[in-house]
Amino acid sequence: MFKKNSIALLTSFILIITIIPAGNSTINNVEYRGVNVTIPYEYYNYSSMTQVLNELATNNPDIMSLTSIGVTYEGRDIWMVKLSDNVNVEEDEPEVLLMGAHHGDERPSFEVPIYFIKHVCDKYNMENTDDDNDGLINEDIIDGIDNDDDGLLDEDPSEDRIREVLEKTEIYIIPMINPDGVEYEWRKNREPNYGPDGTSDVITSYGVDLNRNYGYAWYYPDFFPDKYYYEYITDENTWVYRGEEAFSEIETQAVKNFVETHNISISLSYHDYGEWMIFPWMHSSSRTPHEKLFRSIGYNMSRINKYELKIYGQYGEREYFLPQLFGTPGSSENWLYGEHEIIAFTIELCSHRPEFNVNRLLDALWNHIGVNLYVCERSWTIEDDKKDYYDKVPNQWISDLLDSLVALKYHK
Ligand SMILES: [Ca+2]
Ligand SMILES: [Ca+2]
Ligand SMILES: [Ca+2]
Ligand SMILES: [Ca+2]
Ligand SMILES: [Zn+2]
Repeated sequence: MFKKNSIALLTSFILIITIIPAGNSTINNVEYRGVNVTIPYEYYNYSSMTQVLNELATNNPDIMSLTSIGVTYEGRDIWMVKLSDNVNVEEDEPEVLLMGAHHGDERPSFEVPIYFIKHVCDKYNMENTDDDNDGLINEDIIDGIDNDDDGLLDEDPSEDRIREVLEKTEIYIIPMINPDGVEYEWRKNREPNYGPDGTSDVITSYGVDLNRNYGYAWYYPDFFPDKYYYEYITDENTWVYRGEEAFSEIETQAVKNFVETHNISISLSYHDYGEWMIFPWMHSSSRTPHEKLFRSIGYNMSRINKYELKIYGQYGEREYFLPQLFGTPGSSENWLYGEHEIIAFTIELCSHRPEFNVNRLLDALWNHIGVNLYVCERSWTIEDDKKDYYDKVPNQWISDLLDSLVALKYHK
């Protein structure tokens, strides 16, 4: 098992190994939490992910299904994994949605969901196991706390916990929303643009930032251009180009169609990097009526992954009487919450894009098994929580007024 000092040693060892230029054939194996890891670490790509998801679905037909919810411009499937007992039945259970790789150059964001799927499939059919050989079984689950006070953290995850979560929850996972971007190793998708208004005869650039393409408060930048870097998000050549219309892209349409035909209660969207988490609103300093619930769930996730919960949003305080306008309209969590009242977070994993410090990555993979299981467990009572935690927002009428002004002008 991992000892604290060996982590430090291993970290420096891995740093040295991973900066050896590509082409060097030095391959080493390290063991991490019972899994053999090859150094330099190899991230999944679209085809290796497709292969492993197919294998897992074939080998675990009772608890895992694999479907395509859309085909991208370059012809790749947007895979949707469902994990639950009686997986082929739509049971009346709380539903959770986990997403990765809105941005193609953020590799840990698909690695985390894939690793979680593998862990769940591994553990589901396993007897309760003393993973760390200390004579105790499941004494230290992945919850960010050293439950048995032995100096090792979360070293003996519970197989029963996996079974209980699958029994009571329908878990939906889109590990790679933007496979074209992943293959091209860049942020946006790969659909051609034909000039800013789409009328040029020739291709002028490629791709839309999918996390600016969701249709909530989408026209705020048109109404308040200075507040939202209007010139950048409407310039097809930038990394944050929002697209011609809300939901103009195949990938965001696929998520939209899926969400609209399900009853999702909590959602996590993984990105990379920064080691922090945010929640709505994303276009305004105004609070949502569920601020307390967001904070409660956010702090509990923070205990597990040790990431900072940005309670004041991305840029500043929430406590203004006049809502301050700034941020990123068109992000997934804003739409998920704004349109469907889904308790939705963005989690920025790791410390580099993409992460090259293997230990940092492996810790993120492990800790977010705990985070994902926690939100599943939390989903069991979420509908009651939403009522109990609902707070009227005193200046809501100002936000409503802004919403209707924007809607009036853009007929949306
Ligand atoms: Ca165990
Ligand atoms: Ca044990
Ligand atoms: Ca322990
Ligand atoms: Ca623990
Ligand atoms: Zn991102």
